[in-house]
Amino acid sequence: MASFASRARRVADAPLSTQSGSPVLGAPPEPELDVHDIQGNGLGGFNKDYQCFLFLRILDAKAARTWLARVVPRISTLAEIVAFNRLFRSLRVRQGIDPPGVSATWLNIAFSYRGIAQFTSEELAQQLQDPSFQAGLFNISTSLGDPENRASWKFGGSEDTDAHIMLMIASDDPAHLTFAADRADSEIKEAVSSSGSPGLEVIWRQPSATLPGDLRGHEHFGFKDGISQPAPRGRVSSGALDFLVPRWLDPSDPDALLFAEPGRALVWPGQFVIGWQRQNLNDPVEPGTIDSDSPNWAKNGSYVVFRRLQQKVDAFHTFLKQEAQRLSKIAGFDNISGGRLGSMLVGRWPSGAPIMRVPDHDDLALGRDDLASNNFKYAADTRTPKLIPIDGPDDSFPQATADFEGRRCPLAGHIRKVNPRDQDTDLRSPIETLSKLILRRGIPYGSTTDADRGLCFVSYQSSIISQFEFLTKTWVDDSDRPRPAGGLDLVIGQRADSDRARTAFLRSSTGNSDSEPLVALADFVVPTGGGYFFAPSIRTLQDWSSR
Ligand code: N7H
Repeated sequence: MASFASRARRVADAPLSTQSGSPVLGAPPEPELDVHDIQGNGLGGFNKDYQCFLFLRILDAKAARTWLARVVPRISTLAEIVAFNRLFRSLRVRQGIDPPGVSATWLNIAFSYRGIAQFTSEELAQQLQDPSFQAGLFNISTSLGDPENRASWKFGGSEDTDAHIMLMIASDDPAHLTFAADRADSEIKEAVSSSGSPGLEVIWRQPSATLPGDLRGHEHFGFKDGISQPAPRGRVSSGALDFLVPRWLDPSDPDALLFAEPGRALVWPGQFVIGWQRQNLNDPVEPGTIDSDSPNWAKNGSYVVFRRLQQKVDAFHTFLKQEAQRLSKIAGFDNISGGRLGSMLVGRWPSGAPIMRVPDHDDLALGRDDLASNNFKYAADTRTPKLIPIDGPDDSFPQATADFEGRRCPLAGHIRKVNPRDQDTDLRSPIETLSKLILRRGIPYGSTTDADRGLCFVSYQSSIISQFEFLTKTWVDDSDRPRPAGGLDLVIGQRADSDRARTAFLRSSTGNSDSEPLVALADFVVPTGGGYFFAPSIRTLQDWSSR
């Protein structure tokens, strides 16, 4: 399991029994989630080293429904993923290693607007009111700042190549993955109409895998990924403290009402799954309302964004090297290396250590320590958290200090643009930022020598428009937002202008108040396929397949 092996000793190795401590005083009751009805990848996360995404078009709706009836019993639920992860964890604690032979293969499914309309009816599909979902990614792409390259997308660049269905298959073992993907392939071939013509067509098969060796868990630019995620609130059984995301802060820690582990904010599940309480925009602890706009059949479903993002790895590193040489002659940036500049643009060092905590150098031990590597804020000094008693060293790494001006972590740093944490922004208050967070379930594609390599970006949210698109349009691609203004996110940001030049502003740590512009003339991340999808509940899938 990628997550456990690449995570630090402490969270991964602490027995779950440590969790059954006392409740946090004043904590609101959290709902018992429908773990048998919710597909597992959103709230649970596959966290597998090998994945294959199959993108399908429906050619004959009746044949597709018969096919779906065969597939639905194998769709992996949240209950299964939680149970497997717990088993894996407890074996690992006892054995001290990733338990050999304990592996799983998961399957999830999601549909585009046109896919749902084909399976059911146009009226029913329209009940999912997210306007961007209805429009489809190909209609929204330009407004995300994408280049006009949709004609060359592998799939999803137009209505004609829109993937109606996305199958997500994931495994610990590449042979098991191939077996499951081949089985899916042959079932698709067997789905034929009454006249014998194909009922479904695979329009794109996207293999993906974690990178080899020391790059495991890293993306192609070389940075560790999958570190910071919101922690969905909710329980997986009737047990009062049987939380989906374990709580590591001691109930006496002042942040225990707000965070599951240091830096990992608790967010009401309705932000990720339809039909549950959303975040309350005035209060970070108490639940907000349950979205009343969605139909009953959408309950326990999530919107899924898939973007096949090609990474221009050589161009990124060449840019860093050249710009570091230029900057190193400017007071305050003396001797800056390309590596350090890259880490400033991301907000983390390659190991995952946040530059808010170690601005001058990477710290491999901090990068490995998942109870420390996400423990930082931007607007306030960060303190050592009080954790529940678990074995392992204390967090003795340097703490982050408040960085209002972006002298430690540039305001345009990727992780700061997409999650400004406690910082005041253009929204009413940092509490509202919690309602913008997404669950990221991406995985790299391509080998380290392929020209076409990048990230299968996958995000789960309950609103595409006000979560994924908000982050992209309003923060990543806007020079002035979130406030204070700091320029564009040079890692993933895009400008739809013809020259596509993007500017970020860097401040030196030495107190000089000027900010230094850094201009990238070409994109480092280029979309080459994708779609907007909806992953329905198991019950709804059963209903659709029996129509
Ligand atoms: Fe990002 N990268 O290598 O620079 N991302 N991202 N991302 N990203 C993160 O904290 C990367 C993309 C978010 O809570 C890390 O887990 C690359 C899109 C969010 O502090 C790294 C691509 C969107 C976070 C990268 C890419 C986001 C985040 C640090 C494309 C949404 C969490 C690891 C190829 C619009 C921020 C970590 C937080 C973290 C990179 C895409 C969003 C290393 C290469 C499209 C919310």
